[in-house]
Amino acid sequence: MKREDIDRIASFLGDLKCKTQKEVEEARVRLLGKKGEITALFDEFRNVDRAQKAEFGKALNELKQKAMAKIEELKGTVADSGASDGPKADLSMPGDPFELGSRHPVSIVRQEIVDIFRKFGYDVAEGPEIEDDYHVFEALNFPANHPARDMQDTFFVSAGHPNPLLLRTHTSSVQVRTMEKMDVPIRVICPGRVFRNEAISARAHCIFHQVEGLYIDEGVTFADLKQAILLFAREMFGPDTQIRMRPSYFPFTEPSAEVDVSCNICHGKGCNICKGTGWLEILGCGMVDPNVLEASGIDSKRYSGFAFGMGLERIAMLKWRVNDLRHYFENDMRFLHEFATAPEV
Ligand code: 2NL
Repeated sequence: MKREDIDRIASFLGDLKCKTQKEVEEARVRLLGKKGEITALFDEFRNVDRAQKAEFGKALNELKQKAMAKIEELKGTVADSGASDGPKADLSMPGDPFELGSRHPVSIVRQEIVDIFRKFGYDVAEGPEIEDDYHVFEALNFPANHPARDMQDTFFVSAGHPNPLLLRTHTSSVQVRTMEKMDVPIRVICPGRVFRNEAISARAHCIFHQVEGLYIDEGVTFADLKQAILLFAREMFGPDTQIRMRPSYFPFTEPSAEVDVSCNICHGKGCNICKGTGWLEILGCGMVDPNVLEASGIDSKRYSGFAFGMGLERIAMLKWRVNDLRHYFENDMRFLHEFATAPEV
């Protein structure tokens, strides 16, 4: 062993630079591995003259300590993977943008309708989606053999019971619960999800959304109903909107009507949206049947009221000309993003 061997390795250590962890490992093996240069010097140490042992021993130990410290230092400072010899990440680059969601069209129209009726002084009420036969049918004057009470039309949660549990088929059950709890006068609007046992198609779905409204006080007449609906239609579809009422039937109202608004696409001239009629159906309504008031403990001799209901998917279809109900439930981002900035038609 010569003094130069130790000096040469010490000087190599002083200049040692590594770009990757792989290079650090290679340097470690070259110096300190089993066949490494420093390891080899330790082997030769046996043959060193006795007189020089102390000097060489000290120098060798120092060299080994230096080499180990240098390797540790390089391990800590060199980029991790070793895969890249190139520059480290450029922290001044812009980040990856994450995609923002947008309001669902059904939520947008629900909010609009709720806001309009809030301005008219209505409160918002919500209730359970799993209901009982009493609140969905019985209290609403549905006859015992009405087809809606059939397995064919309604999803039952429990059957074979005098008051079975079921998925509500309309949000009228919320209004029944409001009449039970609250004192007259009552002004409520009930938005919510409803369920019907229908085959899914472009025009029907087993889940959809409704807003129903109820107004009960002394001396409420059909004229009040008509005016409330007219004001709503003008807020919703524009100040020039006309309405017309056609006689209809619901078990819970008498008389009952279906309401059309003037087609705001062709302004009554006739187009393919209104099928050439100039009118679009938007809701059903009527004067609350006295049986319905009495069932919930309201004196039908003293009080009267009107109620109405509309399907939100249908209103959104008219507003944005959506042509297939299934779009609402598929959550295809291409569809959903249409409504972030969708112009009103
Ligand atoms: C429609 C028609 C309607 C009602 C809902 C109602 C509620 C109570 C009493 C009386 Cl508690 N009526 N709701 C009345 C008439 C029509 O909905 O076409 N909905 C989508």
